[in-house]
Amino acid sequence: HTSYICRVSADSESFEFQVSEHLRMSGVYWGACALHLLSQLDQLQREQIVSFVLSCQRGNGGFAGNLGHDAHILYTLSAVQILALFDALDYLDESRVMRYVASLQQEDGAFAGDEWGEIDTRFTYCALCCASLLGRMEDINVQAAVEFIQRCENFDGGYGCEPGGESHAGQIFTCVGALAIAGRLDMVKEKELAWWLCERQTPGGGLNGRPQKDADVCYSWWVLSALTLLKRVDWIDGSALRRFILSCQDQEEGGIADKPGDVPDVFHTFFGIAGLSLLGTDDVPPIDAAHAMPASVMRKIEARNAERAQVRERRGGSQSTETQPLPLMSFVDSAFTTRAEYERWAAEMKAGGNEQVEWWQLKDNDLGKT
Ligand code: GRG
Repeated sequence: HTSYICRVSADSESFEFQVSEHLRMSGVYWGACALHLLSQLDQLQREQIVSFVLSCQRGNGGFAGNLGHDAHILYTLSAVQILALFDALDYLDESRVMRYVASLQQEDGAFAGDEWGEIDTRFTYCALCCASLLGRMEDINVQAAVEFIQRCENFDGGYGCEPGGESHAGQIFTCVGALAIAGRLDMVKEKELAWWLCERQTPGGGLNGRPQKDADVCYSWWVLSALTLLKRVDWIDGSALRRFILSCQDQEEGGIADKPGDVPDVFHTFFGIAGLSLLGTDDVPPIDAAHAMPASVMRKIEARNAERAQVRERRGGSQSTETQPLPLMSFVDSAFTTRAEYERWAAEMKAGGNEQVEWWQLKDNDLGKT
């Protein structure tokens, strides 16, 4: 699977690479998180990826799915997750990111995905997950977000994408994940929901996303993460699910597909491996079911956030005492081997409206690159 992920990430001429151009940021997160779980993250070029992520930050503080696209909360979360995976969060101007995230919250507590205003419980999850990873829950109205999720709950205990929307396992992950992050799992109709979720297991062992639908490997994550948070993983047949996930692998070329015999992709490869992690099998290390991040990375993030909260408290907790992003010289120095490369990147940053580029350009003379 490692060589599959590395091969598809490098093949920029492939059909799959071209058609996923608009969601590259999430693609990088799926690939990098899968490699982290396989203890193979060092197969990717850290500097290249971190510079790609930073250059996708737009003037409003949010991140786009790729260069030249508009910011969206989905890609903002993926960007934060990638920087966390590569231990590069210190390069981020967190206040700018959180101002963007907070700007998307509506009066009724819901979050829009971007400036155009689409509402979906996916975006509530992204907002809470970003705030939690950055240790900045106080920047958004968590209580109002929880109340909005509550309004999306259905009679069967499940959740849809908006009030009155059909229960769907993907949306259930976002709502249960967001409630777990908010510390409000007490809001969930636990038994009804766990019952609905375990009914997603099909005779072939795989899980579907709603009644009457086919099993698909990605639901090994959407369903099982929610059951994990509800402490009811044992309500499904774990061995049968494991067999289903393994049967979707491409035994020759690597990668995992949605169903046995289909062509693999990075999305299903990640969610298949993440599902095995939740099942605790095949030596895949634990993943945090709420943040969709390796547990080892979450431990580092929690320690970082606790330290920063202490610093803020010691300084009196005012906005003016926020921790500043790390000076970027060390990163710039390791990321680019020639001045021309750096300049191309700086120009992309500037086109994206990144405020920090001016600082880098001031320091450009100090680079010492030819
Ligand atoms: C960090 C893991 C993570 C997620 C970020 C984007 C997001 C937050 C969550 C997406 C949740 C979601 C709605 C997942 C479902 C994706 C999916 C396979 C949709 C397919 O829907 P249909 O209707 O498929 O085509 P079914 O299986 O119902 O026929």
